[in-house]
Amino acid sequence: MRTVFVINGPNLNLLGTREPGVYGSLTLADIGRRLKTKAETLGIALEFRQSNHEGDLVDWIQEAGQAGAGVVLNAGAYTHTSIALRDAIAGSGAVTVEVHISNVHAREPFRHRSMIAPVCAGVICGFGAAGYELALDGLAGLAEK
Ligand code: CA2
Repeated sequence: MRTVFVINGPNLNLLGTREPGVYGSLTLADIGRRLKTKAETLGIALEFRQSNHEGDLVDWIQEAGQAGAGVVLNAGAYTHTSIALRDAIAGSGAVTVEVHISNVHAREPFRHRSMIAPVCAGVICGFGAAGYELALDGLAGLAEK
């Protein structure tokens, strides 16, 4: 796996501006910069994207699948609602790791359910922004198998 798409969903563009107690103080751009540095050490090219629109996320998952790329996906609130994202992951064949900055299982009950987890290779949550790096390591490990 030479390329990984890191796809961020709705409201994650607000990171670092509010709710630092839940999501930390890094901005999404900060996370992207850190992750690019890590990806270089792993020999992986990174596509780092964010959209507030479900259809964009579907398009990008399909694009990753067509390119034979892996996906690190923080689908934000769409995690808990989106059959379209689940179908995109399953249908595209893109090996996908679900990531959440917060521990969704320690939060409101509606965040405990993930529509996408059953079609993902793994799930990481509760480690803050470091979760993205853990997911990249996980994908790299799966690609070596
Ligand atoms: O913990 C995560 O990474 C989440 O995916 C974040 C989503 C939430 O709906 C998921 O349940 C868990 C929300 C992202 C909103 O991010 C904000 C950041 C700063 C200020 C306001 C929202």
